[in-house]
Amino acid sequence: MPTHHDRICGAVLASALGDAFGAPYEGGVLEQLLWRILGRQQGKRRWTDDTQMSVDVIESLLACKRVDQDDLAQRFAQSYRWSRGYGPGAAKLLKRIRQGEPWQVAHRAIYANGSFGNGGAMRAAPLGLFYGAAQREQLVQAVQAATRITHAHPVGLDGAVLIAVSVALVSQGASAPEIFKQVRLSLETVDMLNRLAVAKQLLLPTLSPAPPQLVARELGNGIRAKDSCVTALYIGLALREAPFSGLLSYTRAVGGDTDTIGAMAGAIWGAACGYRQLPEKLLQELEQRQYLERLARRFAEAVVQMDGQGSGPSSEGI
Ligand code: AR6
Ligand code: MG
Repeated sequence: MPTHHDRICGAVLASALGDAFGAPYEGGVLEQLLWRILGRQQGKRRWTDDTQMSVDVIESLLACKRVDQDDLAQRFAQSYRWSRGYGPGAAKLLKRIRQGEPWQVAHRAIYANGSFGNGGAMRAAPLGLFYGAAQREQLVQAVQAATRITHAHPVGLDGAVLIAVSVALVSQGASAPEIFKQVRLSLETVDMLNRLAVAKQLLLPTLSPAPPQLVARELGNGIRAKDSCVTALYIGLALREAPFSGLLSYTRAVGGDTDTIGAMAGAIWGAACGYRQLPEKLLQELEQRQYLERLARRFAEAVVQMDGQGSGPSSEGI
């Protein structure tokens, strides 16, 4: 059984690998051509906005010991680089924050009802690891606060809650039926609940992966949260006993938003299997591997220490 420390490092690194190895297959011909040019950094596989924003979340949690929305908003805005492939709405929003607009204004400036893209969910795994599943309501509140900065739409929020709660439960060794139950209790939108019910039907009878084309059709593979978060949960759970390379090839076969589905499914797989099960050959190809590993270890130490002291995240604010 992997230790809690190993599971946390596994979730962070497997998410980055899912992102970097999924990115070349995302989108249409033009996007794939562009990524052929941008997708290498000193010979390594470049990761995208999914990993950059997850790094921002981890750095912020380490600095503030809780979700601090202003700190997060500044980090997201300062880290923004167009070449990491941010969603179109997210790119505009982050530039506005960088120019000094308060996030409370910017997050409804592009879409009045907020974004329902999967950009909140793709960075939610560290929140699940940090807050854990024990106090589900506190976790859900923290995830909603961290997500609202860029994805204020109820479905955007639900996508992030779904990923964070799943990762928290998987890192504690929960069973698939228990995960479906707890996730269902955490969601607020019909869109996401309906998708979850379909995934449960597909997974629980056999606990083995259905044909990827069927999963794409039934659960979706697009950039909207409702078309990708449940898909990632399904892939992470269905393939958590398979080698990591199997998860990558299955995600490619599901297609669509392969980097973000790969990042979210990767986080679930990593939280289940741990860092030690990740293939060294793939890690060697990852951009800024040393930096990510150091960050993951620091993060894991902080979480394990917090749990050991029974202190939990700071009770001031979120
Ligand atoms: N109304 C209409 N369309 C919307 C709305 C809305 N309220 N919200 C989102 N969209 P965005 P992300 C559509 O830009 O979620 C990258 O590849 C709209 O077409 O907030 O941060 C990432 O890696 C918008 O452009 O981006 C992710 O995989 C799109 O949904 C992916 O993009 C995405 O929302 C999404 O990132
Ligand atoms: Mg991306």
